[in-house]
Amino acid sequence: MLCFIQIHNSSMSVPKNVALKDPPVLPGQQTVPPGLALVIIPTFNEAENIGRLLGELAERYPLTLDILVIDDNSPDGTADIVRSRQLTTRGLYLMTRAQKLGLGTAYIAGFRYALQKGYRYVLEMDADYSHDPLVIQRFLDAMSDSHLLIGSRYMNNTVNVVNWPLGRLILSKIASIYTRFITGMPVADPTSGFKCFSAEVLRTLNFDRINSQGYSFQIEMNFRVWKKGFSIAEIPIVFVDRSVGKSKMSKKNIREAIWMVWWLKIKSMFGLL
Ligand SMILES: Nc1nc2c(ncn2[C@@H]2O[C@H](COP(=O)(O)OP(=O)(O)OP(=O)(O)O)[C@@H](O)[C@H]2O)c(=O)[nH]1
Ligand SMILES: [Mg+2]
Repeated sequence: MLCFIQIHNSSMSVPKNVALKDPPVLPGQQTVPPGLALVIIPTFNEAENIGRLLGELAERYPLTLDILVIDDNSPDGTADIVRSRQLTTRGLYLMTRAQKLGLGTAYIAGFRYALQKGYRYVLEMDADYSHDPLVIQRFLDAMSDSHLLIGSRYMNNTVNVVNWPLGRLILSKIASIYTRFITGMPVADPTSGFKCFSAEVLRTLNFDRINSQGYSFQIEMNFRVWKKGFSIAEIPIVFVDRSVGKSKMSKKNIREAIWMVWWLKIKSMFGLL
C-alpha cells in the first residue's frame, strides 16, 4: 500500500510529501543533538487532549525531548491544534496521514523517522492522558541501563489502574497472563503502550515484518526485541482511564491479539520471525 504522509516541523516550513514507506535508514546518520529523545504520540480525534498534553510536555522537557505527533486526518481538528502549538514550541513535529491507518503503522512510521534523524531514545505515549508525562523523566533516567523499558501497570502482582471499568481491567489482565503463558516472555504488562526503546534496539528490527495493528502491536514489539536477545525491564506506572474523548479499542483489536501471540510463537519456533 502506498499512502502519502506529510511532515511539518516546528519552524512551519513548507510541508514535504513523503511516501509512507520512508527511505531506508542510513547508519550513523545524525541530524539531532546527541542523546536527544523523541516521544511519538499517535492521535485520532484527540482534540480535547492534545493541546494540554503538548503544553505540559514542552514545559517539563524543554531541552531533553522532541515530540512527534502522528495524526490520521482526525475529523475533530487535532492536527490544527498541533500546528498552532508548533508556532511556540521547540522540537514539535507533526506527521499527517490521509486516513485512519492504525496504531501499528503510525508507530512504525515514527520509528523510521526517529532512526533517520538519529534520536537515541524513542518513547511511545498515548494522547489521552492515561500516561503521566512526569514518568518520561523516570524512563530517561533509567535508559542508560536498558534497551526496552516498559511502563507496567501490573508489576509485583499489583494493579495500578484508575477508573477502568472492571470488564476492561479483566480483559487487560487476561491478555497479559495469556501472552506470558503462550510466549514465555517475562513481561508483566505486555500490552502497555507507554514505553521507551533505545535506538540501538529499534535498528535491529525489520519493520516490514511487523503485522499487528492494535494492542498486539505492543506484544509483537516486545516479543521481537526479546527474541533478538535484548533484556526488557519494567517500571511501575499508574494508568488512568481517559476522562475525555473516545477509546479506539475495538473487538477486532482483541481478536487480532488472540491469534497474534500464536502466530509469533509459531513463527519463532520455526526461525521465521
Ligand atoms: N494515528 C493514529 N492514532 C491512533 C489510532 N488509533 C488510536 N490512536 C491513538 O492511539 C492512542 C491510544 O488509543 P486509545 O483509544 O486511547 O486506546 P487505548 O488507550 O488502548 O484505549 P482506552 O483505554 O479505551 O483509551 C491514542 O492517542 C489514540 O488517539 C490510529 O488508527 N491512528
Ligand atoms: Mg487510551
